[in-house]
Amino acid sequence: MSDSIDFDAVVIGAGFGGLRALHDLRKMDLSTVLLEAGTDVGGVWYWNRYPGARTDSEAWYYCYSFSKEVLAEWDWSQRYPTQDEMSRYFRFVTDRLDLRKHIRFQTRLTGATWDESANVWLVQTNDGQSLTCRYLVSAAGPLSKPFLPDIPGLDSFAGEWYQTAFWPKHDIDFTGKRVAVVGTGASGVQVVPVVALSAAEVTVFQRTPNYVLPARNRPLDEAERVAIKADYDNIWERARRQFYAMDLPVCEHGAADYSPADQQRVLERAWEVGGFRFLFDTFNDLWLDGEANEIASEFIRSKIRAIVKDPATAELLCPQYPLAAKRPPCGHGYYEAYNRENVSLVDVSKNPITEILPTGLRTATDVYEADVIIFATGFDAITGPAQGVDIRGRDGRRLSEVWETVPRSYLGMAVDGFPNMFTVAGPLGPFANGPTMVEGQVEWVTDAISRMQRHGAVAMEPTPESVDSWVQHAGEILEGTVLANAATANSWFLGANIPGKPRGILAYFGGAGTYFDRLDSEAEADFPGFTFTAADDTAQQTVSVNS
Ligand code: N01
Repeated sequence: MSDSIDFDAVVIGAGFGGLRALHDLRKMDLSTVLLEAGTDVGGVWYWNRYPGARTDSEAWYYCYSFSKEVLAEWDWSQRYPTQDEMSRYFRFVTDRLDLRKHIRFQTRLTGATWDESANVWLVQTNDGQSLTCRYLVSAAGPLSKPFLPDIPGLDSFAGEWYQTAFWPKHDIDFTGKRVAVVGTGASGVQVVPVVALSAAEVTVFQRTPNYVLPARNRPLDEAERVAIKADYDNIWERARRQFYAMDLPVCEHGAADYSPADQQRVLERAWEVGGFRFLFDTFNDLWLDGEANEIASEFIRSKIRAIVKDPATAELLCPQYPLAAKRPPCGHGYYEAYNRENVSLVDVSKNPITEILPTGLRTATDVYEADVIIFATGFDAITGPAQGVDIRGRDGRRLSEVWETVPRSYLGMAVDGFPNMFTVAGPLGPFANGPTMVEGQVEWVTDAISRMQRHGAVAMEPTPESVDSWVQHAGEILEGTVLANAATANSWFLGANIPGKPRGILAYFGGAGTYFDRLDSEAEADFPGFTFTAADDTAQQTVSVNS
């Protein structure tokens, strides 16, 4: 595009969003480089290589939709692919689409400053590179900044300790070891049953229980693989309309439409089929109506009590907040693991871990010896990754400060004062199946850049009014759901899992279909929520798109 800049676009992160953005921007003949901190592609699937890691979404819609070659040539082996299979998939996509040569690995973004006089971003990296670009597309990942609780004494621990989200590449042998697992979110729930197979003891430290849905994994046979490939067009059509961008059936009845006996039959069927169907193929008011939600919540509690033989342990595992107020994990023998002799549960909700000792963990009342500690303690989600990076927009405004209290964005992808910066899976983007969501977002970003090029604009940014109205809209939507009760459930999508992080909505809960419609209407109306800077406007006057 220009001889005076290094690249038209710099993309951050080699996960689903970043690789798709790299591919599409290069298809537009834009010189593009992708910066990735890891040594290979995969994003969250590169870093989270802990034992038991696998997808919670079914393979056939937890993948890219855009490449006919990839869809035709890649075969999924099972309903929920392992981390290893996901890594192989990412490497396959990258090499099949010849993207690798445009990726700089082991390169972390440390800062980016908007140069208003030239309408370019000046990008800095950890290894001292300085790059200029017109467009900055951050696909750093909403769950890419792991959270380690500040518990005194960790430095003194004489054993090994690990974080699920920074898991080492080498194998770890748990044989004969006493393993402490801190955290019972989606990561902890996957780790526990797998580590329990070889460890001498597994002690799980639980602060808040989760509603763990049975995944019911199984291999996919050749006939299923053929059927999936033949159906891909419909799969994407359905996924883009489904509330959480998954190809799952959507039920038409609320809980009150059924007799109590039929309610149980509906819940039982979804429980047996497994996975997220329990959330979508049971009652259509499960997310909106407290009573409907409680019927489903109590059904799961009854399952926990039936599976876990020790009644006291079962009771501790029963959540008392509404189903979905935390993102429910899918389990692979999670509750069953508590029936093993070598697995025990410690409730640290009122008696927190106060100290790590050389030989284990201490609460106010007890000491628990451990050879290995696994922290499955989650992420500083969505706005967290920007906190450690010095991104400055117009007038030197820091993104970390803009997002410190109420996270601002328009459509989850653009922030006023930060021209030509697009945040894929940024704050107030839809809470939905990652690949489908980010593909829709990247398509919209390339539409926006095409619009700039067609009209000879060099910069675009959302108006403060459009950002304000999106922030307000996202907040109102949350209030209409049972998730508003998440005040009791310290969820990461409210920022409530991080000490000191202001509690506030970080995601859009209006549904993927509604969101994609909104993206389409914004693009079709020529981006009315934005102002554009004309290329020949030497005074850098910002002009309205409609002027
Ligand atoms: O993190 P989490 P995660 N003492 O925040 C506990 C995605 N994901 O990595 O709930 C004791 O859910 C904390 O307790 P509490 C998915 O979207 C997907 O497991 O805050 N405990 C909680 O139990 C998921 O929702 C997949 O009271 C402490 C746990 O640590 C998201 O990532 C797999 C503590 C953190 O749970 C996050 O999941 C994995 C302390 N001081 C993740 N501090 C798949 O799709 C924190 N905790 C397969």
